[in-house]
Amino acid sequence: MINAKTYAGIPDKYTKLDRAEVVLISVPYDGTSTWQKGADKGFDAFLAASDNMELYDIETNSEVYKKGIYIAETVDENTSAAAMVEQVHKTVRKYLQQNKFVTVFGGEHSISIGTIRAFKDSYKNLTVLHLDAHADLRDEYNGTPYNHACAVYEASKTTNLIQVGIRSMDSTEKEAMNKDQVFFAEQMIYDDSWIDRAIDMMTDQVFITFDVDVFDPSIMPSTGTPEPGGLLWYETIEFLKKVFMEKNVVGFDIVELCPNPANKAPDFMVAKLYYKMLSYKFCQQDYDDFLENTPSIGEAKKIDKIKEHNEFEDENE
Ligand SMILES: [Mn+2]
Repeated sequence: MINAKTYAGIPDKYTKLDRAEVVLISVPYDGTSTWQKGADKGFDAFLAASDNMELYDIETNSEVYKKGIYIAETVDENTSAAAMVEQVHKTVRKYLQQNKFVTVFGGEHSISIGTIRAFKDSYKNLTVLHLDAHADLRDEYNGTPYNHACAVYEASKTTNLIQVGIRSMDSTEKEAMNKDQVFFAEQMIYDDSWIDRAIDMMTDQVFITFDVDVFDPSIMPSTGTPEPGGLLWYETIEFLKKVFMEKNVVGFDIVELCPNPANKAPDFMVAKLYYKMLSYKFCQQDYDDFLENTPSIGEAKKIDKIKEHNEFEDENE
């Protein structure tokens, strides 16, 4: 199935595969979710919300859509979770081989198993940065290793897995968990040094798997299994920005948006999150200086460093 829509209503010439640097693959799979259904509706809600978004990003002073965003054929395999994972694996690999920046939109979190496999094929020393309320480290659940509750079990064996925002898990998951590389929400709230500690643990090549339930349900109620005590907008994008600036983010996925037609704000937030991540990815390489008074990212980093330095000195007084 070829998707006829465009992301954010961008002009036609930016939507063609041959010139687009970014590929967006939709996997509207919702076969293994265990509570609220509806993650299969996430992509359409995300696209509809993106249509109303302004395309200039103030922070990076960039219009990243000009890199081109191609919406690939939808992965609609749903005969089984295993078949879906294999189809995702193949589709992601196809676009990685064309040197595209590949992004994938769920669907529920089981889709990430195939995506991470494809990135692991291409990048030997891969870090998977997993933002989620849930540990997702079960080796199998309801009789399959391809359940959403198992989303990063394979990654825990094959990649450098770093987990952020976790606040719900089963005791059996402790075995597969590398606690040194997990940042629990309960700890993050009291100490923001987690941002730099997490980045220090990453290899240079980072794939981000972003479950929207890592956000607090106050701003992200539209997800299958909302958990109290999650991240807010600015701390999340501040962290992501640092990751994009300091590491080579090779791709990402966003999963578990389960839209509620009566509240479109969460859909819009996810559309904006996607655009922010692309803006961070590409602003390093090329952005114009339309607003000459806006400090560049490089300068902003310097200012941050100076601020940090001053804070440090204050502590010593
Ligand atoms: Mn989750």
